[in-house]
Amino acid sequence: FFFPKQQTLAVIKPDATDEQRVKILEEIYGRGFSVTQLKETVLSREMAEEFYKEHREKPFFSQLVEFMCRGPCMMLVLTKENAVEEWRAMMGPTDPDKAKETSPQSLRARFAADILHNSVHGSSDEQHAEEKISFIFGDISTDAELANNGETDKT
Ligand code: DGI
Repeated sequence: FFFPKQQTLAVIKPDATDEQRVKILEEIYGRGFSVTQLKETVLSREMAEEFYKEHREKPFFSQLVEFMCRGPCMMLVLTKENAVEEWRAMMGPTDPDKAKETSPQSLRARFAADILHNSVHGSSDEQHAEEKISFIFGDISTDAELANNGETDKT
């Protein structure tokens, strides 16, 4: 089997401490992800609203936006076979109480305070990954050839 490389957007959210950021980065590299783009930035309110636009109608939307722009977010494009699913597995469930039960080794089980302040974000599928990566980094990062290091099946 040949699994082509895939990209996902990972975000280390403002609640993560510097110490936690270092641990998260160590684990990302330790699991064999390549970090193909990286920036740390404080999102504007408008950026945060656009980033989470799918949740605009949810009762927690304003809390979520406020939280996401209260401090620096580290944005990473992670490249690996099956990156979307693997990064989601590393994060664990949205709610850290659930994460502690079902995946105690996950980042959210260890670092998240509650369902809102949950340390990390990861794209839910390839299409969202592509959309959010170009929103954060611009269009070049969605180039599939780049993601695959030229290893795409050309037959
Ligand atoms: O993809 P996830 O981050 O695991 O979860 P999601 O896409 O359903 O929700 C996006 C973020 O919105 C999540 O990381 C934290 C916040 N959120 C989700 N559900 C709730 C929530 N915040 C509050 N306060 N209450 C919720 O039920």
